[in-house]
Amino acid sequence: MRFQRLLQMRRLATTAPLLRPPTQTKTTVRTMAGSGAPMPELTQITDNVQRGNYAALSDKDVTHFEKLLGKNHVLTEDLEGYNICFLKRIRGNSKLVLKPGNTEEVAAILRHCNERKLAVVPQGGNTGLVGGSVPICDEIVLSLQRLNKVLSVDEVTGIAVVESGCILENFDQRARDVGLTVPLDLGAKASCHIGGNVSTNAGGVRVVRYGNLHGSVLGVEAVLANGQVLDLMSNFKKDNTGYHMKHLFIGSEGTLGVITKLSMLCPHSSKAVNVAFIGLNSFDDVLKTFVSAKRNLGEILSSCELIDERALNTALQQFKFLNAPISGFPFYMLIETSGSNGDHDEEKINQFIGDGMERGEIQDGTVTGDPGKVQEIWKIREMVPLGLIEKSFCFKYDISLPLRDFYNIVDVMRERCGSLATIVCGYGHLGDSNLHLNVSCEEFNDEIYKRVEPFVYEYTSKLKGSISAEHGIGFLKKDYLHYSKNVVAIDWMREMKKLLDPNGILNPYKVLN
Ligand code: FAD
Ligand code: 2HG
Ligand code: ZN
Repeated sequence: MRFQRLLQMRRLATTAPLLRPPTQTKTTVRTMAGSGAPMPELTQITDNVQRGNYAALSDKDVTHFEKLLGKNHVLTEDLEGYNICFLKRIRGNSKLVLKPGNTEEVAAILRHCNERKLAVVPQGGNTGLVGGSVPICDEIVLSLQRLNKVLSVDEVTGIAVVESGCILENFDQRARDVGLTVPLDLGAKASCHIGGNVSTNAGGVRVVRYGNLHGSVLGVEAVLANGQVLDLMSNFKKDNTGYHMKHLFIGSEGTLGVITKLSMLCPHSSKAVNVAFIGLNSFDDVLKTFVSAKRNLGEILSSCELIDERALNTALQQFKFLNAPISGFPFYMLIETSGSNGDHDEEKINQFIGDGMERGEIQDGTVTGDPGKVQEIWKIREMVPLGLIEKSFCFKYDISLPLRDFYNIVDVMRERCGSLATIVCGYGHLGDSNLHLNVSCEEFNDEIYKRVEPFVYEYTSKLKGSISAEHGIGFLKKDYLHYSKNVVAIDWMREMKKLLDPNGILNPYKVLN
């Protein structure tokens, strides 16, 4: 019985073409969501933001920057793409974008801005989902785009040194050229920068295997608000010489300094990668399958993602080139193994699925080790967040919740929103207790907004979860930080901000309110 079902699954894997040919499946993330969506009003106006006590940009400042960077790297026109966030929700009104080419130029820019009290927003790939990477008023945009070099990749130690504006996918490719991989992978990899990833402490789909960036980043070089270059680079895993200040810049979303360079520990890329895409009847079965995956796949488990049927169906409807191998289940899991022995790994994952099917926890699915098909299955997962914003407005949440209560909020929220929402769904990084709750509606309106927030944060807080598992606080969540941090902690965050950026020029209106 077990083997019959399993054979059926493997047949699916080898015969069914899941997607367009692999050559056409390269990750593409548009710089703006829902390209047809109208431009929102300026956030300073909609959110009634009181502009901080900053100087106004003058012609003399622009001339100063032109002398410093060269005219080509000082933009004063066509700035819309730099002013609007990926979700087209937050829109600023910056009149100046600066593109330094090295650390010294970043330092000189910040020194000038600090002396003049000009506010600055550091910007990487602008794929952030909390409005952290765009100006709120008229802050100068400091784009890291030109700091895009991989400086070294050491095959022996596995340590890579990279400039902060390097696109994640390009960095990973360079690592792969010598048999290594960047221990971070996410759907925005074709656009996001490694510096943006570190500044948000991005999670992604391999945290189960490699942990988060506080572990993988060995050192950073950051420019402080006053233009001082803080060299915290380290090429060793072990370094206990005093306070670990690098951690301040991991996840501080550009409010404490601008990361210009970093070193990262890159593991060896795995020889054998298998992916299972399975259908399940209940969330209870999802949990049992996750426990079984940890118990039975242990050292080779490299990802464990959940997608509910509404999330999957939306992606399939929006992107006709996707083709799910199975359908008709309320829940789907994407389970990946990575190891060094193909036969051993395949035997293990087949056994794990066979046992799950025999127990009635797994209903159907597909398993593949074919690199093209592995990529095609991952493409389904990667397109889910984009499917939800393709034709509608979407409130997006990335919360940490205890696994036993992980999915309840999706049903609760669906009930709360009723017909105001078009889709309420859940997906995300089950292996890290990180749920992406998405609530879509035709367009932003106050009525649904009030049903969703602050309820979602109160709910999360009551369960002692985190209101941001991976996307950060940015502008959108700054008023809700207290749901996850107590007053004393927030006070000390403010003190640290004051110490490192006394004039408050770095990414104002973000993280702390
Ligand atoms: P930006 O959006 O440009 O900036 C993000 C923040 O970092 C801002 O506050 C900005 O000021 C600051 N910043 C940027 N560069 C620097 C720097 N060099 N120095 C100091 N501060 C800086 N996130 C996840 O965690 N996991 C996911 O799985 C994931 N998947 C995604 C999938 C899609 C399709 C999309 C659109 C987004 C996804 N994200 C995910 C969110 C986003 O991609 C990440 O937050 C990413 O790390 C942002 O990188 P970026 O270069 O685009 O940074
Ligand atoms: C993901 O895991 C991203 O796909 C995006 O973190 C989540 O858009 C979202 O809600
Ligand atoms: Zn995510």
